[in-house]
Amino acid sequence: MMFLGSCLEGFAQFLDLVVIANQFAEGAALMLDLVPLALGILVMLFALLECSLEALFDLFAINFRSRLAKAGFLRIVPFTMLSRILNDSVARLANRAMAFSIAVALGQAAWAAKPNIVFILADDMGYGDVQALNSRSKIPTPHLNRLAKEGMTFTDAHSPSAVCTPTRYAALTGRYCWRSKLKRGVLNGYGAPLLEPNRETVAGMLRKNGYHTSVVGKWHLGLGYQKNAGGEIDYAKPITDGPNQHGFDYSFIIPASLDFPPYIYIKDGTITELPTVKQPAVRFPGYLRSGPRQPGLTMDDCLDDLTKEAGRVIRHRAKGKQPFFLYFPLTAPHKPVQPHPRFIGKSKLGLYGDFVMQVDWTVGQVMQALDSAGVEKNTLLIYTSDNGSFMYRRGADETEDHVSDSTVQAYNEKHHTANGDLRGTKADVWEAGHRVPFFARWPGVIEAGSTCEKTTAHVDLFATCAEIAGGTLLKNSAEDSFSWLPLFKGGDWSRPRAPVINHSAAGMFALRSGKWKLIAGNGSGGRQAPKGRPFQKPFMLFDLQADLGEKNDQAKAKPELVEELTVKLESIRSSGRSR
Ligand SMILES: [Ca+2]
Repeated sequence: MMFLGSCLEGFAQFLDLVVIANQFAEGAALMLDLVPLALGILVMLFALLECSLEALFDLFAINFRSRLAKAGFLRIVPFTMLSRILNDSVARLANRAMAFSIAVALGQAAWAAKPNIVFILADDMGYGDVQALNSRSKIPTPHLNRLAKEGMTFTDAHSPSAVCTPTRYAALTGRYCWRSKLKRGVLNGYGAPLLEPNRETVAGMLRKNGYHTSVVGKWHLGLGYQKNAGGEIDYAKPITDGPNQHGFDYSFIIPASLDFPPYIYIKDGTITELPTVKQPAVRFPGYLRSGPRQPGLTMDDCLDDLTKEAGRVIRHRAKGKQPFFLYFPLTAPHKPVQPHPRFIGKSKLGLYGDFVMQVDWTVGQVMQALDSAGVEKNTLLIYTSDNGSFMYRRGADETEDHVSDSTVQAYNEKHHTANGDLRGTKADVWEAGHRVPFFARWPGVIEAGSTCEKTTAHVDLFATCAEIAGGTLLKNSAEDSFSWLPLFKGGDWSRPRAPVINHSAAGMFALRSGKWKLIAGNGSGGRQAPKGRPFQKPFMLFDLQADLGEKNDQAKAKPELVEELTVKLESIRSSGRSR
């Protein structure tokens, strides 16, 4: 009897443990309610496992019963009752435990497979500003050079427009901005929201696919300010239309370029401080328009403020398991050309050169944040610019330039070529307007030190992120976007890419088809003479493989090709989509 007693006591303790374990499993399962992805998998797995585990433990109970019978326990214990309790408890425990572990494993695997994505968009950095792309440049860019060394350099990457706002629209929506209501130029700091209410953004798409999404930096896509009875902006009231209404979970922005008032920081729609300072206008290089400014926003510190915030977001998001997307549009080296004092004089190439150094340092800070947060290996880091540099190029015999006088917005070409050997400047349909630095690093996926010569455009960001995140491209979104992912892996487009369309500040179009570039107009469409007019004939045709500087117009020699490419351009413009 003593033996039977200790058996029953031991068995009771075992059942207690089963109950405790069950409660733990239930608690653990409950925790999963906090995680939508795991919950979905859990519900699915419960349905699938219920039947199979019941069958499995029926078998287990039979085996257990036969063992008990062999030990003679059948004679002294009401077996049916015990085996039932045992069977039910163990089955429930195992059911929950297995579902829990499988759900966690699947959830973690799904997240682990999705890299974080950090997209840095410099403002007005030219192709020739980075030493990795321009060996003659004397401006030190060690961090960008390192990025090139650790990732892939795109040598024929284009901002979808030669100016700020339309490039941002296209990068975020995967759709050329000239398809929107903005047909030329940019918004100012008071501009109405440009992103249509139902337009899916890359952030919204990523959020739908499990990402946390943030933007830190220059927005420049219009904001919904609230106004008082007198029709003036009420800075005490939150923004009604901004990044948080277009797919971003978190936002810390300035409204537009740093030369446009109002000079304010906006955090998740709230203007962080009333703009009580009256900022007077300033001439180049510290170029500013007059308007209200927050006391806490100073031009010297703005890029540092944004960099600190971007670093904070990276460190904070890296602590969790959820993959994150950080869109980090910089304010530099755009005007005001006002680097932080610690960079002044460092480049020996004037304030612009110093400012490029600060941009490079900023990229280094992002890389350091990724590294110290331990997410460097599982992060796709892209660095590019929203258009070319505004610094004009002067001949070698010109004595005055930005080095001798910082108020001159031009470099003697012996000193520096901000846009490399490309023709034109920011705002132009010429290559200098939109062929920009582009580096992508993703350890384990992108080969270090590799180069891609395919013609691409920032409009491709959307399809790339969708493919990476496992999202689908809806018919009415990302109409002009093609995924870079196969290019990252060293291959070709998964399907032929439609010709990239270039667009100038004044609305001049160009189309790239292989080595050929058709300009549908008779000038730059921007700032460099001859400016010409959109669709004004004769059109121009350049062979960029043989003539990257766009010096030899071949339109007269190849009228059939001009006609063919013109038809192609019209088809892309009128069809509302190119993918
Ligand atoms: Ca820009």
